[in-house]
Amino acid sequence: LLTAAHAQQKTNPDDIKEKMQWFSDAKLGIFIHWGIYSVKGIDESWSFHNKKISYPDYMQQLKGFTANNYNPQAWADLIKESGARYAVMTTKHHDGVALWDSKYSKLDVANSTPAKRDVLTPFYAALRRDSIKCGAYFSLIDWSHNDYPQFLKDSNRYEIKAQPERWQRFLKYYEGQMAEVMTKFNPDLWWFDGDWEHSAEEWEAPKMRQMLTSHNPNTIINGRLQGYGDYETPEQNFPVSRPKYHWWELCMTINNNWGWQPQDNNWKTPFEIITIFVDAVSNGGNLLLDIGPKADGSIPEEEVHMLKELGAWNKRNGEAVFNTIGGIPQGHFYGPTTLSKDSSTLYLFLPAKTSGQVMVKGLSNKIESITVLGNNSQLTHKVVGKISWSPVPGLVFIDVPENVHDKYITVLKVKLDKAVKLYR
Ligand code: H79
Repeated sequence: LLTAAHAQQKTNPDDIKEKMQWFSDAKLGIFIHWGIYSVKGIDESWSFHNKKISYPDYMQQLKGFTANNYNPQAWADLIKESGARYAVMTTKHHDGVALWDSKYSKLDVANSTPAKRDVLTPFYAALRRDSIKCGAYFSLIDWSHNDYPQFLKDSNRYEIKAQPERWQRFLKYYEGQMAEVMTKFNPDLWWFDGDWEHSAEEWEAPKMRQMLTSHNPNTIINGRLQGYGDYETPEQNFPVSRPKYHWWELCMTINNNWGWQPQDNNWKTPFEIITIFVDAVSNGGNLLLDIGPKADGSIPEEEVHMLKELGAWNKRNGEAVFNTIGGIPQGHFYGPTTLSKDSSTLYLFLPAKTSGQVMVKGLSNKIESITVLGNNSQLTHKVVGKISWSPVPGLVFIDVPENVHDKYITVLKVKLDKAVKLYR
């Protein structure tokens, strides 16, 4: 989901550069979709909106949200183990069910479910103990609120123009809940969703941004605030070429759904996820990888496995990912690349378990050493086609023996004599 409107940033990158630094360095975040939709294992909010289930049947799920086996510290520890540096939790989805104890509504898990408690406070506390940045997903849409204009698909309650006072009532509620999340949890990052149902003016987007940034000048806001955010967030579809905006993050599910759905066994493999991850990082972006815990608070084993494998890969290869910058333009190397911040180390991600030789084109630097991350093998290389009187650099061929490969994606660390210099 990436429309032209989403690409229209109203913030000046120079003004927000400093606060964006941790986000730039973070590379990996874990997205969590947890709500009453995990009771029946159906689409979050959309299932009743699209009339796959009636609204009352959807809300029956409140009775099944127990959080009986919820262990927020174990969640945070697993996220830490994956290598992720931030987590984004659904505080409220389009269904309007708040995961904290809201004074503005009874429709929250503390007052209307057997969980009988605010489940966010202990989770954000655990994340902070593990030095993981705290993100709050907050749906602008609230399909349950009586003063929200759009209810079920095709059944609009009212037109804002016809009943502006009603929209004002909704805005008061929406601002109130946003302020609650802001003061209770002081999120490092806000992840809005659903902005497409109204204009920036109707959402009072500039005012909301102002409220959040005056409370916490360092808070980061995603792009789904009708242009008043700090970074762009394409959803599921991977951009083929490097996005134009300064900061971006691909959000993606591990199977096909955001929340837990028992019939969905279409799990991506660790190889696939790591390939997507390094491709995003190579293009200067982050990956926000989603998990969908069950209603009792347990995390599906396939997702636990994925996060652990990702973490183990990051232990071996994280040097090439975290705190790096996007790599060299495609065409120099047939695979993802990153650079150290001073650009004097080039990391090459082998797209497959290639053995034999891999080639780098147009590299004007001298190479000081080439090693394989995770096992420290030294690799040899040769330069071919260099003509002494020509400024065109030769082609670098690196010898990659069979036995150096990582279980998933192999990374070559190429130390250069100085900052990378490319011949275009
Ligand atoms: O929370 C997850 C999804 O429930 C939510 N975002 C992720 C993170 C999500 N919201 N919307 N979508 C996913 C896709 C929605 C697309 C559409 Fe439309 C909304 C199709 C029709 C209405 C926007 C407006 C795109 C076309 C028109």
